[in-house]
Amino acid sequence: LRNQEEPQKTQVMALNFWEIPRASLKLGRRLGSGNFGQVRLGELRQRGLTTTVAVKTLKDSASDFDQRGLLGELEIMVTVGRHDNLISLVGACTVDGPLCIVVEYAPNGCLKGWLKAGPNAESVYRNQAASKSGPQLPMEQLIQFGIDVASGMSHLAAMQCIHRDLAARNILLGENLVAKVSDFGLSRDIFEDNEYNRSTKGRLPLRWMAYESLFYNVYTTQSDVWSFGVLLWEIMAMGKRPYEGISGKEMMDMIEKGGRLENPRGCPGEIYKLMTSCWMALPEERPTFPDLKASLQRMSQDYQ
Ligand code: ACK
Repeated sequence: LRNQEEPQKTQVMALNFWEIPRASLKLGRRLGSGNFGQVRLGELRQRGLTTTVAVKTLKDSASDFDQRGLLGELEIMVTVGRHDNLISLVGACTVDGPLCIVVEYAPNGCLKGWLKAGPNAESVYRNQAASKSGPQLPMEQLIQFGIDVASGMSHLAAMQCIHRDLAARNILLGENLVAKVSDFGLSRDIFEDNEYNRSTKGRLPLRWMAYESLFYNVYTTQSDVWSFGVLLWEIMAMGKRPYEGISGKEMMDMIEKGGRLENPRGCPGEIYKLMTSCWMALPEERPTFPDLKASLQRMSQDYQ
């Protein structure tokens, strides 16, 4: 995909490798809607084995723009490669019908939903039963979500990709509640340009956006770090909406004046300090994803 001399040929070769015969894919119920289309449950039969997968397709009303978006999403997944903390590509149906992207199925749904279901979730009780002191919040599990996302984002950053929509709604939970970064629909390959400057405005995830993205339309890995801070806040606030009760405009005014999200109830001071470090106005003063992963791993030892 990155071959400068023959981009077209390389692209076709890469996509051929991933081709899945349509006949081996059976589509099931709708799981939800993505950026450019819908996500459906699927059953994939390959070499006598059947696996449950998630399938991204376009909506019937999809435009050419949406088509290019979904194809872009596929190209990014091929480029980024596999990582335990990223939703991985299984393959795609690109010929003889509408484009289908087949990805790994995350059986525990999205992180935001899990957090909002809160301590009623069966897995939380399991976690609490396993812990000696029985904390109010399954703190070790919450920090583990942060470590997982920081791991996935370290890989994405190393592959020179910017996500641009990092938020709890875009994190899916696999087996054993392993958190996986999903929805690369808005991400961009920054191989040639490491400071993506957006000139056209679509619907923007304002509450997750970095200072320089809000005011200068600049997106970098360090602006993903800001979003990671907001995601960490969502985790510690058990799925609450950031800046609840104020409008997007008011939130932007507050950020411009140096105001930031408050410490969610019950969140340890050192974790709040870590999220606030992601919200430094100057991108270079924020930690990197590997820094964040290491800090969270260190903190998690206090809750084991
Ligand atoms: O919280 P959910 O059930 O998990 O609702 C959203 C919805 O589709 C819109 O994105 C679900 N979803 C998306 N991709 C996957 C996947 N790979 N595995 C399981 N669920 C998925 C997501």
